[in-house]
Amino acid sequence: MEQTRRLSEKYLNKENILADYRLANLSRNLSIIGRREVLSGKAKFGIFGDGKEIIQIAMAKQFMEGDWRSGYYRDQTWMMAMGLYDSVEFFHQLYGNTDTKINPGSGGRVFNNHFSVRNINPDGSWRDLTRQKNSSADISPTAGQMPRLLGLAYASKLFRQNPDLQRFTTLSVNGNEVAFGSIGDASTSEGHFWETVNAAGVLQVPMAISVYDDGFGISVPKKYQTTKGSISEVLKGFGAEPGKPGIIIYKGRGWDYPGLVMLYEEGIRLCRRDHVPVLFHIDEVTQPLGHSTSGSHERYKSEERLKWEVDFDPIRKMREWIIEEGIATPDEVDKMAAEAEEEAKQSRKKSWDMFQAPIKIERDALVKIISDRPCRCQEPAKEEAVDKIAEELGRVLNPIRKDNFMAARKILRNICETCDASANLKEELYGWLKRNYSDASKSYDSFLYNETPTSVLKVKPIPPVYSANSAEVPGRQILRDNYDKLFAKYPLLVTFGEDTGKIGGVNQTLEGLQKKYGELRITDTGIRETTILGQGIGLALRGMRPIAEIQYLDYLMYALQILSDDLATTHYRTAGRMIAPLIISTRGHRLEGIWHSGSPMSMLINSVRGVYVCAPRDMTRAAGFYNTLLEGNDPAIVIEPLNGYRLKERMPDNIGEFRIPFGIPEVLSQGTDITIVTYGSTVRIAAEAVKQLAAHGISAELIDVQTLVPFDTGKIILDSVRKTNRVLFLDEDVPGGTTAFMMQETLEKQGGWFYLDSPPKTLTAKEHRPAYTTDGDYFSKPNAEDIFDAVYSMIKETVPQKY
Ligand SMILES: Cc1ncc(C[n+]2csc(CCOP(=O)(O)OP(=O)(O)O)c2C)c(N)n1
Ligand SMILES: [Mg+2]
Repeated sequence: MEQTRRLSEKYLNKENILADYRLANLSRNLSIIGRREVLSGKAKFGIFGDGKEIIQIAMAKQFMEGDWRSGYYRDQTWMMAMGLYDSVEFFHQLYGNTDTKINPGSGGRVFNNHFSVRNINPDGSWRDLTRQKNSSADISPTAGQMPRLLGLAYASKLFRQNPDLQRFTTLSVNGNEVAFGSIGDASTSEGHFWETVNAAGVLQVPMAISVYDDGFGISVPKKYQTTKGSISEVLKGFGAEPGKPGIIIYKGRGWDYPGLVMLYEEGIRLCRRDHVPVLFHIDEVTQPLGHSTSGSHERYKSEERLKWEVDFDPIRKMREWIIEEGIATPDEVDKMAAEAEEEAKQSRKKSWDMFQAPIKIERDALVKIISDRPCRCQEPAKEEAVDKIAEELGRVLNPIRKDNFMAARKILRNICETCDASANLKEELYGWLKRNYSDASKSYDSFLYNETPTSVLKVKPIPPVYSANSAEVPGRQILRDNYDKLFAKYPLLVTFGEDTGKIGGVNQTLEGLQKKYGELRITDTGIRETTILGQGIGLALRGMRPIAEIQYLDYLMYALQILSDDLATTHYRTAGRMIAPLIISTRGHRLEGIWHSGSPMSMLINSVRGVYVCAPRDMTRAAGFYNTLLEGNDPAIVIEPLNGYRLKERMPDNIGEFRIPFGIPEVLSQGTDITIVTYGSTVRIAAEAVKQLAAHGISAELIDVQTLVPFDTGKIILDSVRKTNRVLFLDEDVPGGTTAFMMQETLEKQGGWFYLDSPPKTLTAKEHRPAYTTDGDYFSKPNAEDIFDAVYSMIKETVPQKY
C-alpha cells in the first residue's frame, strides 16, 4: 500500500498497469509455447525470459530514444515493452526463419532471443540513432555483452564533454543517452563483468546494469558463483560516496512491480543526469521453465525452491497486487491473461505457416519435376530409387530446406544417362537446384564484411608522394605526423589504450598529441585489454571512429574472446544491420622474448574472420592503412612492426592523405627464379636475403602481402608464380600457420599449383615461442641465412648442374 502510494501518478494508471500485466502474460505464454515447439521438434533450441517479465517492463519505462541496450537472452519482455519485438517475430527467431524482412534481428543466424536494431541503412549510411531505441546485438557467451556496454556508455561521456561533437546531432543529444545492460547472476562470476564494472566506476559513464538474480547458472547455485552469495554485497566497495565517485548500487525484488518501477525511475534518472554508473541487483527472481530447452530444473532445484518459485512468480504476484489494490477485478485481469494467451497461440501458428510456406513451395516444385518426368529409366533400380526419394520427401511432415536439397542431390545421382528425356530432366533439376540453392546459401553466407558502398575495399587508394627533399625520419614520426593530420581531419576520431595518452604510446607514435587534442581524444586507460576492445566496439556502434590500442600483439589474447565472438560477428550475426568499424592498433613480430615478440597470426586470421587484418612492413604502410580505414566502415586490426619505429623511412609529402589499398600485395623486387611471399617484419629480412641470393646468381621476386585478410584479391602472386615457377611462403608464425594459409590461397584458390616446377615450400618460426636476446631471435625465427639456404636448396634441386 505504502509503495503504491509512492508510485508516481505517471505510472499509477489502470490502463498502463493492465497493459503491463497483459504483456507479462503474453511473454510468459510465448516462453511456454516456445518450449513446447522445441520439445516437439519444430525448433532446434529455445531459451526464454520467463520469470524476468516484470523487471524488464519496469526497466523499459525508463528507456528513451537514443538509449542503448546490451543484454542477454532473457530480454524478450524488455524488447517487446520497447516496441522492438513482437510475438510473431519471437517465433520467427525460434524457427530460425532466414527471411530478413520478417526476422530482421538476426536473419535466423543465431539462437532465439538475440536481438539487434539497425545502426546503418541498407546503403551503409548511418541512421539517426537519437530517434530510435537502440539494441546492440546479443551474443551467447556469458558476460560477453559487458565489454561493449562500457563503450556504449562511454560514447555518451564523449558526446557530453567534447563540445566539438555537439554538431553530430543524429548520433547523440549532448550525451544524454543511457547504456542499459543486463546479465544473469551466475555470469557476474566472469572476469568481463568485473573489468567492466571497475572501468565504468573509473570512467564515470552512464551505464545501468541489471543483474537478474534467479539464484542459478543453469544448475549451479549462487554459493558456488558469488562470494557471500550476493553480488550487491560484494560490490559494496565500488559504492559511490561523497567526494569519491563510484557506482550507485540498488537492490530490488523480481516480483515487486511497484517497487521495481520506482527503483528504475530513480536509478536511471541519476544515471542519465549525473553520468554515474548504476547497478540494479534484482534478487528473488524465478525461472519457472528452467534454464533452456536442454534440460529440466526439477533435476537440481529443491522441492522448497520449486514451491517458492511458484509462490513468488512475478506474474502471480502482480495479479495479487492489482486485485489487492483494487486497480482491477479478478475478472478484468483474467480476461487480459486469456487474451494474451490467445495472442501467443495465434502468433505461433502465423509464424509457423510463414516458415513452412516457402519451403513447401520449393519442395512441391521438386516433387512435381520428378513425378511429371517424361523419361523412364532402363535401369529399374535407379528408377525405384528416384521414386522412393521423392516419395519420402513428400511425406516429411515439417520439411526444412535441407530435406529438399538432400533429396534433389541424391535424385540427380540416380538419373540415367541414356535418353534425351533424361537430359531434360537433369537440366530441370539443376535449374531448380541453382535457383533455390544460391538463395538458401546467401541466407547464411553473406555480410561477413561490409558489402555496402562504405566498404574499405571501395576506398580509392592514393600512393604516398615523395619529392627530392623528402626527409628521412624514424618510422614512429611518420605515424605521429599522420595521426596529427587525422585528429585534425576527423572530429569523431579517438584513441585510447595503456600509455597511449600522456606519453603518447610506448613507442611515442602519438607524442605531444594529447596536449594538442585533449584527454578526451587521446586517452590513457587501465590495463584491461578486454574492455579496451569493448570500449571500442561500443563507440564504433554509436558512430564514433575509435582506434583501440592494444600495447602488444601478444596481449590481444586477453581480448580475443570479445574480438572473435563480438566484433568479428557483429555484421554477420545481424545479417548486415549493424556495423562496428573499430580499428585496433597493435604492434608485434620482432622484439625480445616470449611475450613481446610473438606473431600469432594464424590464431588471429583464423579467429577473427569478419575483421580485416593488416600486416604492414613499415610505418608508412601502417599509416596508409589507418588512412584507408577511416574513409570506410569496416573493423580491422593493424599490426605495426615492432622493430620499425626507429628505422628511417622517407616522410611522404602527402602525410595523412595517402591510402594503402586492401588486398593488393606489393612486388618489392622483380625476379625470375623464385617468388618469396611474406608480410610484416619478415619483409626486411627477406629483402636482405634477396640481395644475398642475387650475389649468387639467383633472381628472387619478393612480394609483400600487406593485408592477410583480404588476401591478394587481384591474384598478383599468381602472376609472379606463373613467371618464376617456384614459391616460398615465409613468416614468423608457427609451422602450418599463416604460411599454410597463404599457400592454400595461392596454390588452391588462385590455381598456382599448375605453374610450379618445384614443390612449394614454407619457412616459419620454430614451434616454440620466440626466445629472449638477439641470439634467441636468430635461432627462433627465420633469418636471412635461413631464407638464403631454403631458396638455394630449392633451386639446386631443380638445376643441380648449376649449383
Ligand atoms: C562463456 C560461456 N560459458 C558457459 C556458457 C553456457 N551457459 C549458458 S547460460 C549459462 C548460465 C548463465 O547463468 P546466469 O548468468 O545466472 O543467467 P540465467 O541463465 O540464470 O538467466 C551457462 C553456463 C556460455 N554460454 N558461455
Ligand atoms: Mg541465473
